[in-house]
Amino acid sequence: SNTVLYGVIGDPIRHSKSPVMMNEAFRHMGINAAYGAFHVTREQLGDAIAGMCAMGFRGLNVTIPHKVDVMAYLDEIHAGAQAAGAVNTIVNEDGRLIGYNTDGIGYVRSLKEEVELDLTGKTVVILGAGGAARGILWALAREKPSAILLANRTADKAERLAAAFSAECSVSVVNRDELQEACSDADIVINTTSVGMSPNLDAVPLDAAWLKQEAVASDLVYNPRETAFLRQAKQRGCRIHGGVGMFIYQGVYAFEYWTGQPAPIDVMRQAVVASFG
Ligand code: SKM
Repeated sequence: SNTVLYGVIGDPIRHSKSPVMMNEAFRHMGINAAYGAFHVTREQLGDAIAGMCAMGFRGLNVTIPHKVDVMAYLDEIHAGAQAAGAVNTIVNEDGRLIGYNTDGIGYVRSLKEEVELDLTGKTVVILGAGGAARGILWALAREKPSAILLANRTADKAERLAAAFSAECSVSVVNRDELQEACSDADIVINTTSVGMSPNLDAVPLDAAWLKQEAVASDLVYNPRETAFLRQAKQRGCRIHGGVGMFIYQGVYAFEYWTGQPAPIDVMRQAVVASFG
C-alpha cells in the first residue's frame, strides 16, 4: 500500500524535533508513513492546507505562527481546540479536515507523570499570556485548580485571556508588584514565555527564590532542557518540570488521533532525547 504522508508546518521550522520523533514512532509500529517538516509563511498558509488535501496528506502538526490562523481553513474544530482557541493537529478524514489541540492535554499529562502533580484545588501562577499560555490554559482549568493567576508584561493581554477562561475556573491577573507574593503562595509556577530559551541561557523570568520549597517549577522552554529558572528552582529544593515532556505528549496524542493506535511513548522520548545530542 502507499506511504501515508504527514508533516509539520511553521515559520521558522528548522528546529523542529517532530520529524525525528514521528518517523521513529511509525517505524517502530511498522506503519508505512513518512513525516516531513515544511517551511510555510503566513501568506502561504491557505495554499499549504489546500496542497495537503490535494496530495492526500493524512495529517499535519501546526506550529508557530499558524495555530490560530489555520482554524479558518478547517471543516471542524474539536471542542478542546475551540476552547483553547488554537489548533496544533489536523486530521484529514477523507477530505474533511478536523482540528485538535494536543498541547494542553500533552502538558497536563506530562505534569502528572513526571512530577505526579494533581492540580485539583491547587494554586497556579502562569508567566506569559501568549499562544503557549493559551494552549495550556484550557487543559489546566479542567483539572479544577482553586485559582490560576496570570502575570504578563502587558496586562491587557492577560486580562483578555483571563476573561476568555473565566467560565472554566477562577482566573485572575497579577501585576509585577504582586507577582512575588503570588509566587510565594503558588503550588506550581509555569513559565510560558521564551525567557531562558537558547541562546539566552542565563535569563530567568522571575527569581526562583520566590517559590515555596514544596512548589513545582515548570518551564515550557525545552531548549535547553534545563533552563536557568529550573536550575535555580532545583537548587532551592523545588521539584522541576521541563518542556520536553509536553512536546513528547502533544506528539503522542497527535499520533493516536491519526493512527487510532497507542503511541510508542518511550521510543518517541528516546528519539527526542537522542536528537538533543
Ligand atoms: O504543538 C507542537 C506542534 O505540534 C509541533 C511542534 C514542533 O514540531 O516543533 C511544536 C509545538 O508547537
